[in-house]
Formats: sequence, structure tokens, C-alpha cells
Amino acid sequence: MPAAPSKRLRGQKIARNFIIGNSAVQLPHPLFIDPPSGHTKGWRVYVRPLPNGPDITTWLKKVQFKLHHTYADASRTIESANVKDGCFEIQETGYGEFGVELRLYFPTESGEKAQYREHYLVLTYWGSPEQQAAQEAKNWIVSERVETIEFNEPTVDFAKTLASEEQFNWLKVKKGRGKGKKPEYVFEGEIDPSALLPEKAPEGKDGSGMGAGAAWSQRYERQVISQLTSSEKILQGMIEEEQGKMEERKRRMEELGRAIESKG
Ligand code: SLL
Repeated sequence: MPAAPSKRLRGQKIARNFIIGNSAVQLPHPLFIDPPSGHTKGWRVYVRPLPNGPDITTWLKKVQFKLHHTYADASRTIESANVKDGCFEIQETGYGEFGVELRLYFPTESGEKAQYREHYLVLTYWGSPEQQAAQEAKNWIVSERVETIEFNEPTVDFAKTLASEEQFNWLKVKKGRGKGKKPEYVFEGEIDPSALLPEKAPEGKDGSGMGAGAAWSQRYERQVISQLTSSEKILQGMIEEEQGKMEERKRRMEELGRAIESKG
């Protein structure tokens, strides 16, 4: 029999951010071998951590994905024990878009009921003409959003799990595990990630160490800034790539123009 959930932290709330989304390609594609006839798209739908964020398997035990009824086995479940890099995902092929129903399940000690989310699959190019051209050129469509989950008055045990430092180990490099020593996890990025606690957490009344102001911290702020900075770099790269292509097109137009002139 599972242990009864421990007492709850009155008046406290812990929120976690994560990503729900899908990626998609036009078939044929090397990632999707031998699709059934009539299937024109390959896609993945997923629940995953924020880049540089805490491991979501800390609080997410399993995800049930309910697909369109045209799929033979429409209900698919992914357990946290089987995920890689904290990403719960389903891969499929098909011909049309539909809403995927997701049910998120939490650890027993949390005493939390499952929560429901939905993600509408995006399998066609979206956004500005430039964005659509980039998606077509790469044969790669991504549609995702940041989701929030709030645990109101979490149990003491669950709050401890949510504040543990281990949930950042997936971002770190395992170092030196010889001679019966515990492995050490070293973060090699710019920002040392940590549980979302203030730089100096005021001691909570209940002795949990989760102070009243625990929702925001200077460390978390730096982490968010680092995430935004890396997104900015990716965007900047995409813009430069597009500018390069535009110049190339301009050059070729001019060449063609000269060739036509010299013929006429
Ligand atoms: C549409 N209203 O027509 C949607 C329905 C159905 C998606 C999309 C079938 C997969 C299979 C599949 O792609 N279903 O044959 O197993 O756009």
C-alpha cells in the first residue's frame, strides 16, 4: 500500500514551467521509414523541460497522449522511467491535424490528481512568408508553447522533491565516480542552475525551508535571462542565414540580367 501523502503546506503554491508542442516534417523523410500509404506527414508530440530548466520527471510520473480515433491504438502512455532528457514524446505519421489530449500524472507522494492539457497538432507551415519559407527549406515545423503547472498547498514531501538540487543534474556533466566516491555533477554552462529558491531563502514557518518569497529568486532570474539570451542567438543566426540567402538571390538575378542583356 502506498504511504499516505504527508501534510500539506498551507497557503503555499509551487509553480513549474515546461513545454508542450509538436514537430512535423513532410514525408518522405529519413526519420519516418515506410509510412502507411496516404500518410503525408511525420510528427512528434511532446512534453519536455525548458532548455536549462529543472528536470520535469521530478514531478511528472507519466503522460497519457490521446490521439485522433482514426489511429488504431489512440491512447499512448509514456512513463518517466522511459524518457530521454526528460522528454515525454510520441512519434507518428498521418495526414491531418487534430487536438491531442494529454493527461499528466504526478508522483504518489504528491497526492495530486492527474491534470489535463491539450495540444493542437500543427503540421502545415505557419507564420510570416519568411517563416514559412524557412520551415519549407528545412522541412521542419515546430509549434510549441510554455505551459505552467501550479501545485497548490503541496505536501511537505512533494515540496522537498520540487526543491531538490538533483533535478538539475541532467544539465550537468558527471565527473569522477572512481573509488566508491559519489559522482559529482558539474555545470559547464554560463549559469549555475538551481532549484527555484531565493538567493537567501527566508526560513518558512513550517521549517520546510521554502520561504514565502520562494517563487522568484535572483538565481532564477539569471537563468531566465540566460535562456532568453540563447534564444536570441538562435534567432539572430536565422536572420543572418536568411539575409545571406537574399544576397545570393540578388546576385543571381543581377547575373541573369547581365546574361540577358549581353544576348539581346
Ligand atoms: C483532418 N479533422 O481531416 C482532421 C482529421 C485525422 C488524422 C485528422 C490517420 C492516421 C491513420 C490520421 O492522420 N488521422 O490512418 O492511422 O484534417
